[in-house]
This record gives sequence, structure tokens and C-alpha cells, in this order.
Amino acid sequence: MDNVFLNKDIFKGAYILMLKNLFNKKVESATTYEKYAALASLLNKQLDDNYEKTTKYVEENNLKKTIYFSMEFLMGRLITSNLMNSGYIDVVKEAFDDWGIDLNEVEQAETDAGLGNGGLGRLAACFLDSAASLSLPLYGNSLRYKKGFFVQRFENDQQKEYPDPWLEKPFYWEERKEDEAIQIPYFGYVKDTKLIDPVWIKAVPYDVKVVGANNGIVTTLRLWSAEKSQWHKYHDDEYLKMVDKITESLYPDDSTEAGKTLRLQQQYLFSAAGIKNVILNHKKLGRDVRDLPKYYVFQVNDTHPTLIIPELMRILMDEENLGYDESWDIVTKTVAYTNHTILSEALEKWNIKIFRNLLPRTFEIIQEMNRRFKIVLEEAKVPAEKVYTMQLIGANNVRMANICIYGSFSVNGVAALHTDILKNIELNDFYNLYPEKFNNKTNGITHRRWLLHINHELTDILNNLLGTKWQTDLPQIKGLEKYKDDKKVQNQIKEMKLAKKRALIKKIKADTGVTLNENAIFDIQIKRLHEYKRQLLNILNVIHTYLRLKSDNEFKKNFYPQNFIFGAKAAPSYVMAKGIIELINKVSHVINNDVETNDLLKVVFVENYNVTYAEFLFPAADLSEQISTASKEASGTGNMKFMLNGAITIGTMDGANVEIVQEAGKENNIIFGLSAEEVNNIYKNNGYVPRKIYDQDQRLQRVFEFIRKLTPNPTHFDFILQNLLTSDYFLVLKDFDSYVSAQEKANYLYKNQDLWWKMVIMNIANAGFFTSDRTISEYNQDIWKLDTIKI
Ligand code: 26Q
Repeated sequence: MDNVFLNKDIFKGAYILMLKNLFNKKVESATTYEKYAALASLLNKQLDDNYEKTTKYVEENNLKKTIYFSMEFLMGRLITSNLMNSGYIDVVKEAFDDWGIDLNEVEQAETDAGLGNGGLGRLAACFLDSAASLSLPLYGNSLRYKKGFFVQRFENDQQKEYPDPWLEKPFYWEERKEDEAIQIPYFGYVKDTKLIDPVWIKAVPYDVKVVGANNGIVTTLRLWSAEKSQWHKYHDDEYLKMVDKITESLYPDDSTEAGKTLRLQQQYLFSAAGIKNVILNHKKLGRDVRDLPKYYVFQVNDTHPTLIIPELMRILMDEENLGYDESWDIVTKTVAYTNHTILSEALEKWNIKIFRNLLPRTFEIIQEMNRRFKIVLEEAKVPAEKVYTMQLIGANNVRMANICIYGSFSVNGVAALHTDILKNIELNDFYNLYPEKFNNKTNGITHRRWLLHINHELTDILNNLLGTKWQTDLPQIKGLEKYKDDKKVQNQIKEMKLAKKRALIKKIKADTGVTLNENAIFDIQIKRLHEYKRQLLNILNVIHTYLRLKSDNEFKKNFYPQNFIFGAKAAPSYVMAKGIIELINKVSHVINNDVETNDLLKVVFVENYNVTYAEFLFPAADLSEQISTASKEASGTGNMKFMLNGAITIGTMDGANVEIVQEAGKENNIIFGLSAEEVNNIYKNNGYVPRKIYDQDQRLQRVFEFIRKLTPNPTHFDFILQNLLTSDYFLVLKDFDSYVSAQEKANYLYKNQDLWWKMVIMNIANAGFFTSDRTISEYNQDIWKLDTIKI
């Protein structure tokens, strides 16, 4: 196909035709959505050429590929990044300008592809962008959830979940590949390694193009969808309902046995279909299955795709007739595992009964793997009590992380501290057995989306000072550092912030009705709602600050106005997390409606925090809340997005905060609280009594009293307060004093504007390390060893 984005006139002709074909409309009469649809459709079609060229190059040159298996890909909108990366955005702008169409408005007609919950899913999306932009043949593999994660609404301040209708309108970036569908069996029973009478379903792939930045590379994210299979005889209601459920939504309720089975069905679907797909292609190209490790690396994003390990064993042994040892050799040269969790109670495990019922042959294979692994452990003289915790099956559970470590040639953590904790504490027994497998890959973010796309103001400042080379080599923004004391540059950055605050204020006003003061400090905590992330600590300080403003005039006089903004979804069955959302909402109403403090303090919890919301929030922030209990946050990536957009971190020495401080300087961020080591000592010594802290701190007592008066029923939030008083596993009360001081320091620092903007510049200038281009290069050098695509 000729390039219809070559110049504005050719583009205009093609665009007019597309509008006519799709909607029988002219430019003047098309709705914003129709304008969007025509543009997306045209661009997606144009990208076919580069997709084919890329595919052809990879095949003909026998390039090794990485398949990135992930339950989540939190892509957000694709229109802008695809326009920017393809290099066609200027032509489109010129044409739209002639017509008086606002491209920005058209872009906003796209619904987020919200196939994820948080950091793990957004990391996967950033990795796709970076790998394609570095010309590396990396392909995503996941599920096409018809109803995505969920849309969050607040009703009576409580989170309610609604299905995300993101596929109700066509998703222009996907292409169904019916002829590559794969039959997947569940249930049944095993006779001589053969699965008898299974329930068959059909997995149909949909490919979403992934566009490299200015290099002509187009790879894909493959999303599998469950459909009824002609291999299955009885298409009764029960069967059809089951099929429909499998790719309905991400993280369905798994409190029941049926719910657990469904989640495992999902995991098996994209793991088995992904692997079978690879093997079929591999063989179609005339390659030997024994050569699989030469052509593929399977990167496992957390344990959700663990089943690729036994599944690959099954195919090699049962279908390709290789022996166990040869098969195992292939598997362990092909699979690599990334760990994203420290909380050991969060490590995935599956009840044996549920597992064996759904995947009987897979279970047999894992049993055999386990038998052999125990021999390895015995030979290595691992003591019996350790064998018990390390084995692949134990306490009636299949242990996914253990399978991953045993079955992978690489095990990586996602920030320096995290990897150290894995090696020395959480996975120490495995580390002692396989030290060579363990490595660190500190996370990153794609600066194309998280700076170039969302912050044109800052991009312009950097371009004017440094030229444009930093755009393809982010560490070069270090060049900004020499302007740290330059009043003119400081002022430009300040103006950038103000512009971004205004855009956010407008959105928040429209969404919530709350009016925010543009001259206030924007203090933002946006991330999954979880106790370890300590949104509670944040709101306790907010309440304390409010009470102080009402009772301490000296404090009030010196207090610089501050807006506290939250955004988070809570897992639907996570009662405590949902309680915390309700608490923050209730606190916000009291504070926002108090005329005594109104111009000084506001609290907003934005509804349905997602990638698009994030794109407004990060650039508007002055303070980045990264206040997890030290040792619990594997890395964090929001912290990097804030830093790159000129916010200062108020945080604990946890996850990648450690590296942020290393890069930007401790004096340019506000660090507080217990260290990871101190936290672990508290756990070990078992002597923490939160009640004592409470009894000795009047501030906490007043805050608790305030919470009890929030609702007519004073015990409404007792499940939260009692938990703090009796267990406080995440050490909220322990860090309260130190956090309050850190907040006071932040408020005080902001008043010294010269110093503040200097600190901000130091953070931006030293954010170069956190581009995911660096992360992906490291993965490639140490783990994947892929050659680049040259077209
Ligand atoms: C597990 C079992 C059953 C149900 C759900 C899950 C489950 C679901 C989602 C477990 C984990 C997740 C998501 C984890 C996640 O987002 N982790 C984050 O990964 C980021 C990228 O590495 C890190 O920066 C964050 O620190 C980490 O929290």
C-alpha cells in the first residue's frame, strides 16, 4: 500500500475516503468519535506494511525472539503513541489544522485499553514500546478480556465495580487471526499420558500492532480470546457460559472454588495457546524443536504464566516424543522469570484438588518435576525442613514461584533492593542452590509516553536547552543539571508545572466538582490500593494537618496551601482496601467543605484512576508519595514518572526510591521512616506494640477520634482502627511521626522557591537512568541476547 501519510494532501484524500467508507460522512459533519475512528483505522492499515517487513526480516534472518508472557498489558490509549512513533503525527496535524480539527480532542475519543491493574501491567506495556523502539524482536502474549479490569465508581463513598465496556465500540488496533486459532483442552482424565474426554475450547488470537519509534519496526501484542470449539460435542448452556467467562474479565473473584478454577483456566489459556503457537511456527519454518532455545526466550512476568513450563514439557514429551531429560534441558534454556512481589503470602499457589481437576496431565508432569527436584535438593544436601518449603508441591498446594525458579535459567528482581532481598531473605534457599540464575533488572518507564507525549511543555524546555538528542538517549537530559541555579530555567519549569496543574484542575473540576487552588502544592499518591503502600499513612497525616490548622494559628499562618490527591482501585474482594477508599472519601468531604481551611487544604480521590488519568496527574505533581513499608514495594514505576516530570519524592527507602535518591541526590528528595533492615528486625523480634505508640501520641488519638466521628456509627471504621492498634503489620503508626515531620519539611521547603525548583531540576536531570530503553537493553544483554531488526 502506498504511504497515505506521506504528505498532507495525500493524507487528506485518504482520510476523506475512510470517513466516507466507515460512516458515509464528510469531514465537516463527522462527530469527534468518527474522526477518531477514521484516523485510527487509516493508521492501523498503513502500519501493515511495516508489520510485514518486520515479520519477514525476523524470519528470513532467523532472529531469535522474546515472547513476553503477561497476564496484564496496561496499554492505555494507542492513538497518540502510534502517531508519534510512526512519525506521521505532523502530517496529520497539518491536515487537521487546515480543517480546524483539534487533534488533541480527537485523540481523547479513544477508550483506554485497560488490560491491567497496576505496575506489572504498565511495565509490560512500556517494555513493548521500548523493545520495538530498540528494534528488538519482542512480542507480547496475553488475554483479550472482553470487559477488561473494572470501571470504578463511588457510591456513598464506597467503591463499586462495573464491567469495562471497552470493546463495545470497535478496537481499531486489533486484527483477528482466525486461521491461527488453537484448541485447548481442560478437565478430563489421564490414561497412559493421554488426556481422555476433555472439554475443548478454542483460543483465537487478536494481534495488536506495536510501533517502534521512528525505525519502521512493527511487532505485536497477541491477545487470546476463548470461544466455543467444534471439537467439543455438546454446546449446551453450561458449556457456552463457561466459554464466555474465560476471557470475560481480568482477576475475577477467586474466593470460591469455581472462581479459582476460572483464574487457572485463564492462565492455562494464554500460556498453552502461546506455547503451541510458537511450536507450530517453529516447525512450519522447518526448524527442529531441539533448537527452540536458539530461537526463543519466554519471559514470564510474575508467576501468572508459570504453566508454560509444564506445558512445554508436555508438548516436547507427549507430542514430540523427546525424553524427560532432553525436554527439561530445552525448557530450562528457554524460560526466564521476573519476580515482582516480596510479600510471601502473595506468592501464587493453587490447591492440588482444583489444579488436578482442571489440568490432570499438567499436574502429573509437575509431580514428576517435583520428584526430580527433590533428588537435586537431596544431592545438594539441603536440609529436610528446607526441602519441604522449596519443593514444587507442598501443604496441598502447587507453588508457582518454586516452579518458575526451578524451570528458568534466569530469575530477576525489579530494583536493586528488591533483588537483594530476594537473594538474601525471601528466596535465599533458592539463591544458595542456583546463585548464577539470580540477577537484577531495575524497572523503567518509556519516556516517549511519560514525557514526550504527556508533557509538551517540558519537552520544549529541554529541546530549547539541549537540542533533541536526549529524546533517543534519555540519560542526556543530565545536560539540564547545569541550569539548576538559572532563574530563567527555574521559572520555565515553574510555568510548565502551572500549565499542567491547570489542565488537571479542569479535569478534576469536571469529574468531581471540586475546585483546586492552582497555587497550592500538588501532593499526589496514585497506585493500586494496598495496605503495604500505606495510603492510610497519608490520610492520617492529612487529618492531623487539618486538625492542626483548626487549632494552631501559628501553624496555620505558616502553612503553604496543599492539595492531596489520591487515585487507586482496590481489588474487589479486598475489604480493608475498600474501607480505606471510603475513609479517604469521607475525610475529603469534611475537609473540602470547611470554610475555615478551604483555601489551604483540599483532598480529592479521583474516580476510576487509569492510564489516561495518570497522564494528567504525573505532570501536575509537586510531591510524589512513595511511602510503602520499607522492603515491601518491589520497585514502583510511578515514582519514576513523577521524577521525570519534575516532582520531588517524599518516600521511604524502598524499591526503586533507593535508586532515585542515588541518582538525584538524597538532599533533593524527602526521605523518612524505617529502613528495610529495621522493618525486618521488627518482624524478627516480634516486639512491636502499636498500642504503645498510640497511647503516647496525642496527635494519633485526635486523628482516631476524628475518624470515629465521620459517620453516625462510631464503629464504622473500627476494622481499620483496630487493625492499626492491634497488628499494624505495615507499621503505619511506627512511621507516623517521621512521616509527619517529612510532610512539614516538604511544606516548608516549597516556600523556598529557589531551592525547590533547583531540587526539581536535579530530579529531572537525573531521571535518565529510568527509561525502559535502559531496562530493555539490560534484559537483552544479560538474558535474551537478541539481534536487532535492520530495516
Ligand atoms: C495473584 C494471585 C491471585 C490473584 C491476583 C494476583 C496478583 C495480581 C496482580 C498478584 C500480583 C499482581 C500485580 C502486581 C504488581 O503490579 N506488582 C508491581 O509490579 C511493578 C512492576 O515491576 C513494581 O514496580 C511494583 O513495585 C509491584 O508492586
